[in-house]
Amino acid sequence: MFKNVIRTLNSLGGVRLFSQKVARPLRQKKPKADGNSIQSFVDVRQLRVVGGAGGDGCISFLRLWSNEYAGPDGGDGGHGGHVIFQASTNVHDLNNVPTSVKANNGENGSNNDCHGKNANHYVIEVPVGTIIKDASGKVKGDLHTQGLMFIAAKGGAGGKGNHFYISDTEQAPKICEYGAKGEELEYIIEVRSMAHIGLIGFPNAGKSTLLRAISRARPKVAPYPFTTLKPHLGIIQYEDYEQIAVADLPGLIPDSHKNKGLGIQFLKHTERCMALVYVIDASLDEFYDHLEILQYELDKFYENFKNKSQLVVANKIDIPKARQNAAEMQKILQLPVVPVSAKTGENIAALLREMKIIYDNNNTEEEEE
Ligand SMILES: Nc1nc2c(ncn2[C@@H]2O[C@H](COP(=O)(O)OP(=O)(O)OP(=O)(O)O)[C@@H](O)[C@H]2O)c(=O)[nH]1
Ligand SMILES: [Mg+2]
Repeated sequence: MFKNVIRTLNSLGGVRLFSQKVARPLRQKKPKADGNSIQSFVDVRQLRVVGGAGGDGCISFLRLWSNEYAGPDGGDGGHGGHVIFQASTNVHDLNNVPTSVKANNGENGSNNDCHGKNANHYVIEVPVGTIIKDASGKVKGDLHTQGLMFIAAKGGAGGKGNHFYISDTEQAPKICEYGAKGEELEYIIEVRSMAHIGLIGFPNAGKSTLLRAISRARPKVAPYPFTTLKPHLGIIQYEDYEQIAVADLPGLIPDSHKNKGLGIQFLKHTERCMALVYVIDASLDEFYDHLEILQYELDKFYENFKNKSQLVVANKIDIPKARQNAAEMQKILQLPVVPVSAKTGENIAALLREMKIIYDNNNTEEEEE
């Protein structure tokens, strides 16, 4: 249950004291999956969408016993289905989005004035914060709110049957319409906001190890730079049923903003993260430079990153040198510093608590607005 947590964080101006109710992170109920279940995060997808064709109208003339000319009774065709993107919090990436989508066709009309059935729309769930661009790269839509929809391809209208064409002068029309074809378009869809918290750091700082330690995500870990090539997402559950999504992004290097290395193409993800966590390898002496470079690169990419909540994780404190450096970082850095060892799990609980505090603070700010 909740308990009052008094936390102490060193900052430049002295010691910060908070007295706040913080939900505890829950233990994972399910075991980690066996085998090679590495699933990366799909953040961009190009797809072709085709609306359903409308059903054809029908030409028919009713004949009844003792009423030979009972009249035209051809029904209208049903409308074809649209292809729709809908923002949903149920999905976190574009893994479920097929590369080619076609909505169902409407049914044809038939005799007895039976209208064909309208086809159901094909709704594709995409994460909240998805940007929709056409094939030339022009932005067509931004699904920034839960439930918002974007009609990607309209279905064709159903054709009219001959009953529709009865007029004063033409009592027995022998015409009907074909159903219209659905639209056929190409889109590129991109996820901008995928996580509440983004892990940013140099290659080999231990971001993937940290994400493995705090969630069920299983990004690859290896002692060489650029192990992680695509973002990975992990979810932390708390006892108040809140879930925090944490993203492990590919490592940044100096001049990333000039498109060196990999990181820059993924920095757009951090734009809508509510908080940034810098993962620093504290076993290296140049930890301070690393933090400055990371902040410089972010600054070059977009300026308002300074308004976001930020936290520094001094990783690898199982190494004695790193423990000393982490203590020094706590003294000299203006940002809150949490020393952890992603490998041994030391102090991970404190980090999860910090993340929850940041999440709660940001949520209450949004509600007040
Ligand atoms: N001793 C120690 N080693 C660690 C710790 N965390 C990570 N490592 C090691 O550091 C190396 C790099 O870890 P990764 O998690 O792959 O680093 P990364 O930041 O994801 O690297 P990229 O994906 O290349 O950007 C691996 O050999 C890890 O075993 C730690 O807390 N202590
Ligand atoms: Mg990695």
